[in-house]
Amino acid sequence: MTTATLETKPMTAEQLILVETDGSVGIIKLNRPKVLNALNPELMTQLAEQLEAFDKDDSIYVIVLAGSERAFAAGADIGDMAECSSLEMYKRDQFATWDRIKRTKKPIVAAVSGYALGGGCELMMLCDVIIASDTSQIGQPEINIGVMPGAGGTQRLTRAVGKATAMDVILTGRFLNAAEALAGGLVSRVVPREHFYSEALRIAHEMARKGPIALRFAKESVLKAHETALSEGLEYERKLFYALFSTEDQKEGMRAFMEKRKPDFKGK
Ligand code: DAK
Repeated sequence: MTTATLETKPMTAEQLILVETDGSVGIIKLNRPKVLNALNPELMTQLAEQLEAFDKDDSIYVIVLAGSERAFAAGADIGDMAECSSLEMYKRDQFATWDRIKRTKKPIVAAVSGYALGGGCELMMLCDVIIASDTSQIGQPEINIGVMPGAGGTQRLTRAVGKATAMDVILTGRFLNAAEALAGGLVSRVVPREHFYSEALRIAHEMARKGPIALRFAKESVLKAHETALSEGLEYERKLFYALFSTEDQKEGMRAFMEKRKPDFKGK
C-alpha cells in the first residue's frame, strides 16, 4: 500500500470542496476542516454540482469522495439549522440537493476516516464502496440534539446493519467503531488510518480499469436490491444484463479473456 497525499490547496476561500482528477478517477475532498466538514447547504450544492459534472465527463469512470483524517463529516451544520422552524426547513428543500447526489450514476468510492456522523454517515451511505480507516467513528447522533436522522439514516442504516444495531445506534446516539461497522456490513473494507485515502484511490483505479458501462449498470442494479421487492429487482438486473451484450466492452472483455490478454475497455 502506498500513502498518497491529501494536501490540495483551495483556489478561493469559498471552495468548500476540492476537486482534482487522476486519470479516469475524479476526486472530491470535503473542505471545511475547522468544523469537521460539517455539511452546510453551500457545500452540499457544490458537491452535487461536481458529481453531476463528473457524471457527464466521459473521461471519468469512477469517483472518490474523501474527508480528512479527522473527519469524513461530523454531520449537517448544526449552527445553520439550529433556529429554523419546520416551515423554514420545508421551504429550504435541501432534500432536492441530496436527491441530486443520490442520482450519481458512476460508482463512488468513499474514503472515510474519523467521524462520519449524522448527515456525514448518511452521505457515506450514498457512496458505493466505503473504505474506512481503523479510527473511524460512525453514527447517527441526532437524538442527542433533539432530532432524528432525516436524510435516509433510519432506512439505509437499518438495511445495512439490521434492526437491533440500527436501533442501538439511532436511539442511544453511540458511535460504531471501524470493526463494528465492518462486521455489520456498513463499510466495505477497513485499512490502517495512514492508508485510508491511498487505498480508496487505489481501489477506484482498480475499478476504473473495468468496463465503464458495466460498472454503471452493476451499481444501478445493486441499488435496486435496496429499493425494490426481490422479483422487481431481479427483473431489472436481467434487463441491464441483456443490455450489456449490445456493448463493444462486453465483446472486448470476453474476447480478451479467451485470448488470455488484458481487456481494453472503451466505454462503448
Ligand atoms: N455542525 C457544526 N459544527 C460542528 C459540527 C456540526 N455537525 N460538528 C463539529 N462542529 C464544530 C464544533 O462546533 C467545533 O467548532 P469550534 O468550537 O472549534 O468553533 C469544531 O467543529 C470541532 O469540534 P469539537 O471541538 O466538538 O471536536 P471534538 O473532537 O471535541 O468532538 C465531535 C468531535 C464530532 C464528537 C463533536 O464535534 C460532535 O458531537 N459534533 C456534532 C455531531 C452531530 O451531532 N452530528 C449530527 C448533526 S445533525 C437534512 C439532511 C441531513 C441532516 C439534516 C437535514 N436535510 C436534507 C434537510 C443531518 C443532520 C445532522 O447531521
